[in-house]
Amino acid sequence: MTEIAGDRQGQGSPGTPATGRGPSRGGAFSRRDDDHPSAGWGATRSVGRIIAAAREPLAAPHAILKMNQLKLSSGKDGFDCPGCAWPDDRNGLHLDVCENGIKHVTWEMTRKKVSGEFFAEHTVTELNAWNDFDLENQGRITEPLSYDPATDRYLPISWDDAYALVGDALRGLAGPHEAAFYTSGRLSNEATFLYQLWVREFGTNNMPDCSNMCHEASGRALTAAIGTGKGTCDLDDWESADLLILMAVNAASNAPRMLTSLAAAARRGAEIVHVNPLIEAASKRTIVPHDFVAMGTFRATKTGTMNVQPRIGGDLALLRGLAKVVLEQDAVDQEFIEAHTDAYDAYRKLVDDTGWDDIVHQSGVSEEIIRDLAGRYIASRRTIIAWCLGLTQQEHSVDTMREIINLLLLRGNIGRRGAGPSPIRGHSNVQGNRTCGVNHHPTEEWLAKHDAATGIRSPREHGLGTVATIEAMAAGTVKVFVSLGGNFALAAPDTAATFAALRNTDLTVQVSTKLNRSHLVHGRRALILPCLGRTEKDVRATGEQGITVEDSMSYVHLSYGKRKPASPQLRSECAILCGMARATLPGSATPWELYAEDYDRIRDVMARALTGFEDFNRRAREPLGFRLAQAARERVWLTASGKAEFHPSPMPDVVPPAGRLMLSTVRSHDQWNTTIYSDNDRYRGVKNLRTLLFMNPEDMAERGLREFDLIDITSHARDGGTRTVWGYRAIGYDTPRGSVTGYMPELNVLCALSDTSSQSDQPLTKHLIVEVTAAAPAP
Ligand SMILES: Nc1nc2c(c(=O)[nH]1)N[C@H]1C(S)=C(S)[C@@H](COP(=O)(O)OP(=O)(O)OC[C@H]3O[C@@H](n4cnc5c(=O)[nH]c(N)nc54)[C@H](O)[C@@H]3O)O[C@H]1N2
Ligand SMILES: Nc1nc2c(c(=O)[nH]1)N[C@H]1C(S)=C(S)[C@@H](COP(=O)(O)OP(=O)(O)OC[C@H]3O[C@@H](n4cnc5c(=O)[nH]c(N)nc54)[C@H](O)[C@@H]3O)O[C@H]1N2
Ligand SMILES: [Mo]
Repeated sequence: MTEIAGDRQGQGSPGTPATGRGPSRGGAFSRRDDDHPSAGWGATRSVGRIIAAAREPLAAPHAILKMNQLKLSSGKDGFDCPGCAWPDDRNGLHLDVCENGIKHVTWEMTRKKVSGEFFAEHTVTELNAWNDFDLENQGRITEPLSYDPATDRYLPISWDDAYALVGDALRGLAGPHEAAFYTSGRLSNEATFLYQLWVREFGTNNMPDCSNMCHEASGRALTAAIGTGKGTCDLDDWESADLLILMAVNAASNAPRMLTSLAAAARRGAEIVHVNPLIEAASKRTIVPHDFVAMGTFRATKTGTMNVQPRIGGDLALLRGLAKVVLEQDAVDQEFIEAHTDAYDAYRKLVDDTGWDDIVHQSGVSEEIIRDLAGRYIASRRTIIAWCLGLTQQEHSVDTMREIINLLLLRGNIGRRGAGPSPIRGHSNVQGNRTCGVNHHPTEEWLAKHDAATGIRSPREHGLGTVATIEAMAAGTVKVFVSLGGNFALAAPDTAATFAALRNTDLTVQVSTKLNRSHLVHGRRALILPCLGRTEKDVRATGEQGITVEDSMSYVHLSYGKRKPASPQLRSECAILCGMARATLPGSATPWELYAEDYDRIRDVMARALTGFEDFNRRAREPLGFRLAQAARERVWLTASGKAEFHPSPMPDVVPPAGRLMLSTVRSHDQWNTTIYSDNDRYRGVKNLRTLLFMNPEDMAERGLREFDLIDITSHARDGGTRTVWGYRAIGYDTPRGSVTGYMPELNVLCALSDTSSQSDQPLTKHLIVEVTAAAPAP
């Protein structure tokens, strides 16, 4: 594969330092060991720079005061921070904000604008050579745009014409399965519900979702093990646990408000164990994000009591080792196991049969450390195990999460206060998207209730997920691609294949706030439909509208935008969906126009269609919203056996072959998925460099590499192919041998479509086999 000139597929070229997708155009870079507390003054300075850059010095602080401030009576006083899915402070008293939430909101509120005039000056071919930071940095898109192949430009189009174009294209297909409908996880519950209703009434379940890429594996494991696909904990549990095991998350960057909970846990003497191949900032000390007094006095709180560094993919073996010690010491909750679980004996036998040598080799953790951690687990009366992407984006992710449940079940740590599994979700409403119906393999039970409430007949055949959608676009069997938010071109694996697949479609439709790569890598026809952001006032025929979201811990609450929209031409996601739906389904009995006018009407039908949403409009208006019931929390197990299921998963071989390394792709501190704010990664001590690879110093020495040496990274895919990025830089880092880490989305170039988990059907973006060599010279 070679880079198409100017197309920014991102492989770089031999002998040349790669530049990545951030703002950097080269120049001096550095790395130092950073041991400052997370959050605190560094965060404050960083926020100051971001606010200044967005030219929003006055408006931003005002909006930030409204963020996550759920008012106790009407709920009309604030908007939900779109920065992450960590729950709000349930006291409703604190101003619970964080550096990255502020950056995120400010990025949306920029005064810069992209209109038809901008596109009159730049062809799509020209823009394709720009870097991704520059694209988003143009500001908010202000009017609907349609691609004109004759001039290679986007031209303004009226909303009605845009809807008609979508409707005509969809009705012109040979069948509904020739279209796919992607969701990024910021979509509100109401918009999600309308989206899936449109798609299912049209006749397909082709709904690939960014939530697949984050937590498909968690959903599958939890459903199989405890009967419901969500965690069982809430913040109250986090406040009462005496042991928190945090696996595979970079909390200080990606869920910073968690630091508040960690600091509180440390203060009350709880054990906080971080399990991660990297020692991330949250495992050290923090200055609680909103704790201005501590910031003034530089008083930092500990947020970790133990670090365990498995090899990438080594977690299942580590968890198995913990279970082994629990069983050896007979430290099980026999009563709970008998009353509530199934398949214990098979699991027990499997653990007994697993030898320590294998456990140590596969986990990359010594028996001594595993025994130490097991001792803490046995000493704890209330344990929470939380996890994020470092566990979900691997081949055996589902088995790994099932091992978490096995370990919790052994000591009755599910369904009581202060204990349980607690997946950390990503996008601010990714959990709500799933609850409200974005699911390419819905159950019959779900569809039956939905159809009875909506009066439609949903298709029963399962639809396409992310990877299958890319394959279908490449094969020409999916011809229309609709995207509600997100940046599919970069978020998806195998950048070159995904670009080619998108370009092979007849129509791509992007409902977006800001310009990104997915607008430029498009179908033969293409639409950009600009929508309101979460911070903006949404006024419809019946007045100001609120939307709801569901956080990581299953709380649903209302959110009201506060700001004047970036342009009078913007429409809400709900309104855009209703417009596209009516144009697609002219004879539909669904009252699309009424839904678009008043979101209470959407909530009324959701109350009938979705379990747990009874009396939705009233409960959403309660002071802090409401918690969706979670049966497993009450020890009601909705599994076939009616019990919580132990699962004897075989221990996989995760040790990379000789000479090769296991690559995991992660976010830096200064990015939001495909949006990159700067080329710095403060907590990891990096300045002005994204095209890097964190390596164990011995792995570097073995390859004759010194700090900052230019390297090439080649992945070896299951399809037998190789993919290379040229001109990265090696950086020595405290991580186990054989494990290397670099940044997404740049490194998606290395993830072949064939590198998909057989357990979760998701790309193996944290499980890539690579070879690292000193950079080849320029040809
Ligand atoms: N500021 C900010 N906030 C965000 C996002 C953002 O981009 N920026 N993205 C949002 C989204 S959509 C999501 S899904 C979440 C993502 O939140 P995270 O899961 O924190 O995301 P990553 O940056 O991918 O980091 C993965 C972590 O897992 C570790 N890891 C990698 N492999 C392994 C392994 O095999 N075992 C273990 N134990 N650990 C491993 C990595 O070292 C890293 O610390 O954050 C959300 N919040
Ligand atoms: N290699 C690798 N790849 C990964 C991952 C990884 O860890 N490694 N992580 C995966 C994960 S967990 C995720 S969630 C995906 C992220 O995938 P996506 O959700 O597809 O990507 P984002 O970067 O979050 O999308 C950013 C765009 O969303 C649009 N946007 C922002 N706000 C709004 C809004 O309010 N409404 C609408 N309609 N649009 C808006 C803007 O145009 C912005 O450019 O990436 C996945 N890809
Ligand atoms: Mo995510």
